[in-house]
Amino acid sequence: MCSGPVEEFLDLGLQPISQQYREPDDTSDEFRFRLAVGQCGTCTLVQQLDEVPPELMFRADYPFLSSSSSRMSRHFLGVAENLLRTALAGPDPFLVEIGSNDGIILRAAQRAGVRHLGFEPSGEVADIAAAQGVRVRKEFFGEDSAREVADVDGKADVIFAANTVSHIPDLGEVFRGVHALLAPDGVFVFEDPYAGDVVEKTAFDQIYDEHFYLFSARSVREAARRFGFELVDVRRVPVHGGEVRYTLARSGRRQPSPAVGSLLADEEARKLTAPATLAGFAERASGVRERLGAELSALRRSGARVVGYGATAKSATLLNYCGIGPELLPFICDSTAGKQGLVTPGTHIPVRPPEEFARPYPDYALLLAWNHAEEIVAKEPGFRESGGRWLVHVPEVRLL
Ligand code: DWN
Ligand code: SAH
Repeated sequence: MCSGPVEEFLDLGLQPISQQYREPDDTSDEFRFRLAVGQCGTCTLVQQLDEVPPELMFRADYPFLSSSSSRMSRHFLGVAENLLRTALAGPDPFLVEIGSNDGIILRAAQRAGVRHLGFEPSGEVADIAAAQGVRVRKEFFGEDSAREVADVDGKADVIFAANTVSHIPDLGEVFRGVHALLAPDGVFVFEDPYAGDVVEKTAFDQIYDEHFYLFSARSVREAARRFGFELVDVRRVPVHGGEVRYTLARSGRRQPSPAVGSLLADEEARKLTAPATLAGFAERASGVRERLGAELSALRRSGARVVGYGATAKSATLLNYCGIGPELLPFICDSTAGKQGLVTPGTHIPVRPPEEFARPYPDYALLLAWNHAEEIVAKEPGFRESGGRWLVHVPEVRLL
């Protein structure tokens, strides 16, 4: 982003495309890349060292659906209502979303009669949104497409993105696009996994092909500055294991809130960007690999039945890094129809519908969607009643 020197601190090994599920009988070669992570010595931005071409990840059949979690649906409804009450409360407001997926946020704007537009390159998820009356352009957000929209629709009061800005290696393209499309007093609001939480909880599986950057308040402030924007607000958001919502405005247009200074001071105090902190994180990741492997092997030797729950993108990192395949985890239950019947990338573990969880219940379930623990544990009361135990690896390997 700033051309500074990037120092590697973590090597998560050779990894496949995290959401490239395949037919069980497919024996063709799988794409692999080295998932190595480093930090810029100048602007402190944490980033991957190899770039996976975006069109290999965000394809027509990209399977992730934002609406697959009811907690996330409620979260996004709250975000939309908040924006409608505040930054979109003026006359004839216009909301643009980058990475609008199945339209979970924009549906709320559409219901409120608010002008909106989503950028969503993954065709099938974009179609789900369009079928519900959401306006969506099936393409990557960038400077040219942003200009086209500004010419036709005018400038946006809010440009919003959840779990998407961190997915775009070319941040210059994003900021130039925002510059072209945002109204002079508009805000660019985005939320992404927070380096502070990922490091504290040793949630190294939050790093996979799609998650190219791992943001902190400091690195976002530096990136914004380079492109004429200012970080004017931050808020920690308790979803997906810990995120931060960043609000950016054009430089000098808004007074930064005290929350910005406090989060920056907190990052400084805990030495979040110090090389020793990141080295410690890498060491703990390797400890989790050892303990999880040992735990699963011991369970197998004892004759216990263990299955996985939640065929998440992040589980690709965990399973491939820890070398966990169908011999340790014979299948993974997941509610996404587009993943069922296929096998996981790299590790080739079958994905089955959640109904199979109870036929019969296993002794242990590795909760790969640990970020949805509350929702999933509540949805599967019969598992615990049958004596089953949930196994998690964040923040450490333990039974729930
Ligand atoms: O950033 C990203 C986040 C928002 O979503 C993307 N890059 C990709 C994706 O990451 P993920 O796959 O790690 O996200 P989730 O939300 O942890 O995935 C949950 C998975 O678990 C989905 O495949 C659905 C499944 N699930 C389930 O089977 N039963 C989820 C819930 C809540 C359930 O009750
Ligand atoms: N915002 C949703 C989806 C996150 S997954 C949520 O938080 O649940 C990331 C989404 O961003 C995918 O749907 C992907 O297709 C989309 N995406 C990736 N790169 C993009 C880009 N350059 N412009 C617009 N959308 C992009």
